[in-house]
Amino acid sequence: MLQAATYAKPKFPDDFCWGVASAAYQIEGSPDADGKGKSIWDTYSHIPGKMKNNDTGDIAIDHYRRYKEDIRLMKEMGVDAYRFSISWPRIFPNGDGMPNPKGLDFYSKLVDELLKAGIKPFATLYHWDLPQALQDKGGWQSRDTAYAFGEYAGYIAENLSDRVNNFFTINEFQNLVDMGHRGIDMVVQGKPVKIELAPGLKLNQKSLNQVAHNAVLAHGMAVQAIRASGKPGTKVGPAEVMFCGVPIIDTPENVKAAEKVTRHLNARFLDVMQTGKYCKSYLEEAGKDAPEFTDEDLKIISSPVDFIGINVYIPKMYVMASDNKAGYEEIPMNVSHPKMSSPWHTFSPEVLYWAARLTDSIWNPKEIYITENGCATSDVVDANGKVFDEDRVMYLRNAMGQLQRATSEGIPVKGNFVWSAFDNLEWTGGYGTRFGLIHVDYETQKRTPKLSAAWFKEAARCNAVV
Ligand code: GCO
Repeated sequence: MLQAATYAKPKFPDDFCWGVASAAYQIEGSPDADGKGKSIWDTYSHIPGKMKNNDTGDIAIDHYRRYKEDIRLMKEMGVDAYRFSISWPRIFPNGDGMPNPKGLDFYSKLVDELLKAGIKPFATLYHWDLPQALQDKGGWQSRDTAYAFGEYAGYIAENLSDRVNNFFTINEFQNLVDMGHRGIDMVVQGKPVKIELAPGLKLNQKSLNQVAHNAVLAHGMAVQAIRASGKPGTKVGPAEVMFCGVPIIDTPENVKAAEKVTRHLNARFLDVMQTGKYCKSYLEEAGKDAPEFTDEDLKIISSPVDFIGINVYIPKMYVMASDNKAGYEEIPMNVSHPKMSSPWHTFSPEVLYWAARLTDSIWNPKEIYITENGCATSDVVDANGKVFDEDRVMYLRNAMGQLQRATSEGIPVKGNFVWSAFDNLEWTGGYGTRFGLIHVDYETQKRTPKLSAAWFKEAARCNAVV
């Protein structure tokens, strides 16, 4: 018989954080409560035909009123850390000017409750719900939005950094820019997939590049404001959806090709934030559509961060080395490639390893967090009300296995936040697309931890893939 020790599981590092994530508009509801201003999502979701089934975030999972129950459930699930977002228009109903103390009070109570439950709060300052008042003045097309974001970030740091040590500035720059201001068209396994986000604009390339520039400028302003107003030791970084070229076979040539394409794919965001310049390949490709910027802007944008957060779901492409001009060749994805249930979600767990490794080798940050990974599945609720999502368990086991591979090679991944703690409003996909570890019955607001919540609890307890 084999010795039990033969089966010892490889562990994550001792200080690895087992987290879950959410975002304000997707869960909170109470859009007018306590003096909140309108956000672009309050406007957009009410335009008929924009959202699947015309769903809106008006009620969502009523987290604004049920946050205590939700924190208790996370605690029972063994969560170490919770990444939530702060709704800017709750804090500044007009985007700037006078803050609304009642809005701040909600997050202050939320943070206290998390700390009481032994859960570390990680706050995202912007998860897409721009104050409508700022959109009316040009939104992300205007530089003033970047300045307003800096002020908002400073105000939050001043008031919450005594209890919140970690802040993410902006969630998914790439998507807020491209999906929100142009809309994107992809082909996944031969099928067209279109994705649009609020405010649902259709800008030309020059304006789109300027929006991207204003977003990274806002990030830099926020980093500086948090440094100026935060308590000593407050940490800050971006939470970007990393566009990753995964080498199809791990050879030095293919890895070099993957680094090259990954830097290019992230030129407007992570790359300029980390290097303080727009890379040559981007400026060449943009030509006359390149954004207007100054040297001072680049300094602000590249203000040093404490960590890089990356949201990782899919590879942007598989690549191999080539002697063509670009230096890489894209490998087509077969129609038989396995998929999770969102239209865009091909199942490629190795992207967790490669996203972490390429972030490390290209930009060499001090720390990396996986700020999101997870999947939508077609959960089964049985006659006793139990919720089964074996495919989410399969997904998480594979994804976390790849992340364990990364930490075992010394890549400084400090934690992972599963998207998502609870079922929630999947933007224009509505409520039918369920990403939660905890099921929500939208009729009754009853919460039920799924099979995957039990998996998460055991994995977190063992600090290993189970
Ligand atoms: C995003 C957001 C989340 C999504 C999640 C699943 O990446 O779109 O950060 O709000 O709900 O990624 O699609």
